[in-house]
Amino acid sequence: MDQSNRYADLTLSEEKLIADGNHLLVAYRLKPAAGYGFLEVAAHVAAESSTGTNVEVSTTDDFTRGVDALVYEVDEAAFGDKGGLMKIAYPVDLFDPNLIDGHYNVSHMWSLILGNNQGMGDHEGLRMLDFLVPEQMVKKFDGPATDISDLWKVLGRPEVDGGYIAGTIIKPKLGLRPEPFAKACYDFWLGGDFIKNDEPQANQPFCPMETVIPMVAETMDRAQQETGEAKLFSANVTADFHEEMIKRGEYILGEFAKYGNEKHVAFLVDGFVTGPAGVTTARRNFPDTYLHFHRAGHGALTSYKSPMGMDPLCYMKLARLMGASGIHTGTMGYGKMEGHGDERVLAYMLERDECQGHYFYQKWYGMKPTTPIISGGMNALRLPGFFENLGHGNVINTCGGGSFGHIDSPAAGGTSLGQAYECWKTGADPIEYAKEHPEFARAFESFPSDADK
Ligand code: CAP
Ligand code: MG
Repeated sequence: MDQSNRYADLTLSEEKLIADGNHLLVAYRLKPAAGYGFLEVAAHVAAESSTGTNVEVSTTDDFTRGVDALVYEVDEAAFGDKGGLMKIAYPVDLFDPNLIDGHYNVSHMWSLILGNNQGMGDHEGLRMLDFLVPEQMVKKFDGPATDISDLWKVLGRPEVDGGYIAGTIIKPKLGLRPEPFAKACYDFWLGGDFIKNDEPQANQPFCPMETVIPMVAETMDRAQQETGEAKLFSANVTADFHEEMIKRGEYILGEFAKYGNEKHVAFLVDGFVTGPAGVTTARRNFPDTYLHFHRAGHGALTSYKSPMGMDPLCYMKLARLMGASGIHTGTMGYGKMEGHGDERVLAYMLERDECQGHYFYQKWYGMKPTTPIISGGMNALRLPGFFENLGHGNVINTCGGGSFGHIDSPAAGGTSLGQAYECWKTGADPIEYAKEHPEFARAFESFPSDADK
């Protein structure tokens, strides 16, 4: 059946759709399979993502037709041999509010705008490039419960523009036994602020949570007393079901509370593998705890190499709607992961109350910001260029190799990160700055291949 008539209306004006605020708009890159027309497949995507199936069904009525998703713009040649641009307007009525509180849930929205349509046989690629959530929907997503200002407060910094948070990831990645793990934390905290579990670390048999967490809590207390500075720890609570996540979370908070440090804890959730349910479990059960969204696995969905999935910008927006306090945003071309300098828009979309995305100008209507967490192959030498590109340093940055690979010590690694921030912020010349700052200077010997960056 040719559904292009019912599911496409190219006379609709985007400006009017936005002004009316009754639709969620999505921009996609689409490459039809050989033998299929662009508008035909675009309309099939709209049908598959809303009220349609592959045939006309007898249960269709006037109400159903009224909430069809509609293709309202196409540009077949927009991306050359990678496909064309199409935009679809989804009526707000298609989206599912919670029974409990009427809030929207990201799982439902995601499965609609990027669900079965990914698996259709009449295209060779369908990738979500951007979306615009209208005001009436933005106001009914959870959004973050805590944000970076809560961490700045713990660190004794100003709650606005509180600056760079120097962090690390305990390496080796697969973990350490409890005593060496706690020692690694201590060694870093003598120079840096924030430590996160690497994603496999939580309750491995050789490092049970109930052995290591009390040690880390004691270590944090000791490091704080010795340095006179507050420290932060992001503990992995990722699990397959809610009761286990809650048990882990309560246990961890209880151990740090013995030293009065429960506010010094963040919860790390591997939100790509758990999906929105894992993130929301942490968000709703621990509204006072900073929610650290780690995204291991996201490349399968967001890599620019793929004709499928979604651009990282969309993933960032979904994370803010879910309620992540912070999410890994990549290193914008300065670290080891895929990315490029223009991805500073990922950070701006997370932090700002309104922001121009790839296709849409998104307003967040007072929703709390989500911190960009910068990680992956970073070290003190890569940071000044990174900050220069981003334009600010109000981020959490975790450098695993960049700290534990520092030639002198993890503490020197941690100190070198803070110095890198100061070097950039004061506009100093790195070579001149290094003469007065030995930890930063030794980063040049620790990471010689980055010395010219
Ligand atoms: C970084 C890291 C992080 C990645 C995740 C790693 O370690 O721990 O998981 O940054 O990627 O295992 O690679 P290094 P992203 O600092 O030693 O590179 O932040 O892009 O989600
Ligand atoms: Mg990791």
